[in-house]
This record gives sequence, structure tokens and C-alpha cells, in this order.
Amino acid sequence: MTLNSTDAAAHEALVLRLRHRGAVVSVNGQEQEAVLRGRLLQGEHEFTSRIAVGDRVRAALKPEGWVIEGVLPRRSALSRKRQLTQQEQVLVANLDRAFFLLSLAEPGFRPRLVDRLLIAADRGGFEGILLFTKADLIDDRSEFEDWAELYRKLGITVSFISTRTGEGIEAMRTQMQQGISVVAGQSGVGKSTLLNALQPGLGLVTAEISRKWGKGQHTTTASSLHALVGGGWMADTPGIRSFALPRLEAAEVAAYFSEFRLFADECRFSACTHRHEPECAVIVAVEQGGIDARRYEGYLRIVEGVEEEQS
Ligand SMILES: Nc1nc2c(ncn2[C@@H]2O[C@H](COP(=O)(O)OP(=O)(O)OP(=O)(O)O)[C@@H](O)[C@H]2O)c(=O)[nH]1
Ligand SMILES: [Mg+2]
Ligand SMILES: [Zn+2]
Repeated sequence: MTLNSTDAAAHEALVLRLRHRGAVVSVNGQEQEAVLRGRLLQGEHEFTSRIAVGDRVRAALKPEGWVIEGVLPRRSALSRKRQLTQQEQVLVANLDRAFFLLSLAEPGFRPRLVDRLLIAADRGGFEGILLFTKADLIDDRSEFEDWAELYRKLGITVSFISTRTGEGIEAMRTQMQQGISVVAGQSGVGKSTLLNALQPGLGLVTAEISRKWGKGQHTTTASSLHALVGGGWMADTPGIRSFALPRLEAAEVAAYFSEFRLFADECRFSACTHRHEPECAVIVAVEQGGIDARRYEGYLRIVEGVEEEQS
């Protein structure tokens, strides 16, 4: 697509994969290698990279090849904070939905990151959907149904899927026909396998869980975006080890726990952190079952995490 009539050489392109000082982009329906214009490489910035997978960029064909000249504003982003540099890393930009994968077994169910990922969706401007993967490995689902119910009550879509039995795969396909979808989660939960199942021929590399550690092996090392035959785009991402939210203050966290709101108005102190204050209506609600204790623990972990990062 030509962006404006005065600059006929500028095209809008979509970033599919990052390269050193450039990217593979989709322009006019074709994949092209493009380099970042020097100006975009210069200067310190708060992001680990000036462009991210999913970015819409202005690209021009020069005698030396395709050059990325500018980045269009992002309408949404899945991003996290790198602990070492405190920079924001955008895993995928302009996404419409992220499927957060949790495996029921191999590696074992670890819901620790879920509340944090749902906050990332809220702040990032996209829908967060939970997928409980490897459902074929589990005979008794009751424990996991209970977790699914917890999040469904909060308005989150939760599905059980299996690439072995095909459970839940067709339903996903219809959800992904429009816009950009992303799979994210810890290593080994089956992100790349799922994308290969959704689109045979994609050929994403997958690997078995390490026998020694019972964990994934971080097989996928960079995000990549792929066109779906039935419409829409989907992105694979590397396994998440830890996930810190950029620019989040401890005092803001409670606002992302929508079910706390109803009670928080009744706390004695208006600036109540719901941790140790007297006459905290949130703590009372947890004790009486009005707020699920798992969510309250999730809240405390996130607040403590933010405090640790800032200390
Ligand atoms: N039993 C069973 N195994 C699965 C399923 N989906 C994936 N696996 C297996 O899980 C292992 C890890 O799958 P990957 O797709 O490489 O996992 P990933 O999430 O992409 O991992 P990283 O790229 O390391 O982040 C592979 O051995 C897959 O065959 C499933 O539905 N059921
Ligand atoms: Mg992978
Ligand atoms: Zn309170």
C-alpha cells in the first residue's frame, strides 16, 4: 500500500521477524529483508529494540534494497520489562488477542504467571485468553476445571486443548481469522506445536521436555509472525521464564483485580493496600470467600515483585 501521493516510494510493511539491524517484513504480500535506516538505530531508548514483530513500518525500496524508514504508532503491545536493563521489550505489537498457554502436565501446571499476564493484556490493549494444553495427559480434570471456573467468572475465556486428540483446535481457528493472535507461555507448554497443528506446513521447530529437568528447553528463541491460510496472522514467541510488567507501581496493582473493586470501597483507609491495614474489606472478603484466595495470593505476589524490583 502506498502511504501518500507525495512519497510514492514509501510502502506500509508488517514486521514478521527481527534481524540484526533490520527485519523480515511483509510488503505488497511478499516477504522481504529490510534494514533499519541509520537514524532509527541511533540514541538510547527505553525499548530493547526500535521495532517489534507486528509493527507496521514505512519501508522504501532503495538501490541497496528495502529500508525501514519509520514505525507507525502501535495500537496494542504485549511487553515485559527486562530485569537487567529495565528496558521494555515488546514481544509482539498490534496484537488483537494473546493465548496464554498453561500445560496441565509435562511441565506441570504452574498458574503463577497468569494474573500478571492478564494485567499485561489489560494494560497492553488486547484480549487475554487462557488455554490449558496437553489435556490428553490428564484423566481427572476436576482440579483444573476449578481453576478454569475461577477465571471464567472474571470474564476470561478458558479452553482445554490437545494437539494429540485435536480437542479445542477447531474452535481456536475461528477465533484467529481476524487480526493478529499470539501464543505465549513458559517453555515446553506446546506453543510451537499448537501453531504447527493450526497450520500444517508451518514447520516451526519443537522439542521434547528435558528428561533431566522436566522443563521445556527454550526451543523457540525469537518471536515470528505467520500469515494464516484462512485469514489473520499468528505469532509464536519464546518461552517466558519471568515476566515483569513495565512501568507498574505497587499502588496500581489492585485496580487490575476487578473483583476487588466492589469491596475496596469499604476499606477503612482510602489508600488501603489490602495487606496489613485494619478494617480492610478485601481481606475480610478473602476470609469469607467473596474473593478467591488464589487471586489474593496472586495480588500479593505481584505487589511484592514490584517492590523488589524497585528496591
Ligand atoms: N501430550 C501432549 N504433548 C504435547 C502437546 N502439545 C505439545 N506437546 C509436546 O510438548 C513438547 C514441547 O512442545 P513445543 O511446541 O516445543 O513447546 P513450546 O511452548 O513451543 O516451547 P519453547 O519454544 O521452548 O518455548 C513437544 O514434545 C510436543 O510434542 C499436547 O497437546 N499433548
Ligand atoms: Mg516453541
Ligand atoms: Zn483494603
